[in-house]
Amino acid sequence: MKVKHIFLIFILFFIFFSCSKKEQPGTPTTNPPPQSLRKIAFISYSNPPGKLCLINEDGSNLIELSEKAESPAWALDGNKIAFESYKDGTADIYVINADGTDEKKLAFSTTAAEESPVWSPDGNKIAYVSNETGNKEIIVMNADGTYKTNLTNNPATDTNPVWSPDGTKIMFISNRNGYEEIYIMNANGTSPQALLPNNASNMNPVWSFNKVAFTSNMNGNWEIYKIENNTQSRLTNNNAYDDFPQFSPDGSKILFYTDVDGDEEIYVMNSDGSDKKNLTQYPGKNDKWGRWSPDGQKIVFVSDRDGSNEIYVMNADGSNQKRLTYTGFNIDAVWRP
Ligand SMILES: [Ca+2]
Ligand SMILES: [Ca+2]
Ligand SMILES: [Ca+2]
Ligand SMILES: [Ca+2]
Repeated sequence: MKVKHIFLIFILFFIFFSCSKKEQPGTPTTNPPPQSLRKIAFISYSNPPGKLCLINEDGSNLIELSEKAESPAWALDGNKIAFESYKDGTADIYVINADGTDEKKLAFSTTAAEESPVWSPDGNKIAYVSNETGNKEIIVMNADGTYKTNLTNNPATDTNPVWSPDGTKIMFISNRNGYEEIYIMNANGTSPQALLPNNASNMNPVWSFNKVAFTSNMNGNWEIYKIENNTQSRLTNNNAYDDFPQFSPDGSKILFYTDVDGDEEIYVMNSDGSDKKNLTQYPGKNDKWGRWSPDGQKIVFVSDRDGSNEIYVMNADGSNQKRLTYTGFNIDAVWRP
């Protein structure tokens, strides 16, 4: 009896000591809330076609936001998605809240296509492409659809607007001098200038800090290039198709896809082109269109390894490749910022 009593005191003392030890000054006593799952927007060509969908990064909670949609673009605060939809015939620009409420048609014409919306970094404006004048122009409007301004005003084809990280400039592709060259203009449309003209076709430009990466066939086949401090460097050098460069959030790495191994794989390299690594390593099937999660820890991509195009997520080192979608033909997967 006495031994039992001493033992109980010992246990109580131990529990008291353990608890008091945890309550050091300045130490949080409650656990942080579990980090919520990141969301990914994508376009699904199941029935009806072109559904704008959202899914969690673990494949849970798939919801449909809109129909006949393409080109989803998140506002940087993660609360709204701009997209183009052809539900009224021709493509028009819409915005919807990420919870599916308050869908609004902001830029529309029954005779023209309004497409490729992109948000300014501060979320106040949306640039997009319209052919209402008879050729493609870059238009900018306020995020509520007011004050539309034609920024390019050029009879050539002007497409693919990309905001500079500070929002003061817009990069775009124009064939005004015969080739699809990269141009940069002020965000109000003044002073458009070719970035480094190369008399070739250029596409998919992206902008990170003071660096621009893009795809070009200036050396005979499609390669990834970078321009930094007005100096161009060639980052890939092979006879295969290399495309869709994507800077990591810190700008230190570039994701792209290439069929250098015979079928498409997602590769990562340092932003100077060194240390290329095949991340997907799935021979015989096409893995492409990789995009970094906002924290750079994960990559979303599209693969046909299980039949038709499905959305997958992997760790940034290529490990833990996980299939998220199971129906339809799915593309345009974009992380919520
Ligand atoms: Ca239209
Ligand atoms: Ca034009
Ligand atoms: Ca190549
Ligand atoms: Ca592959």
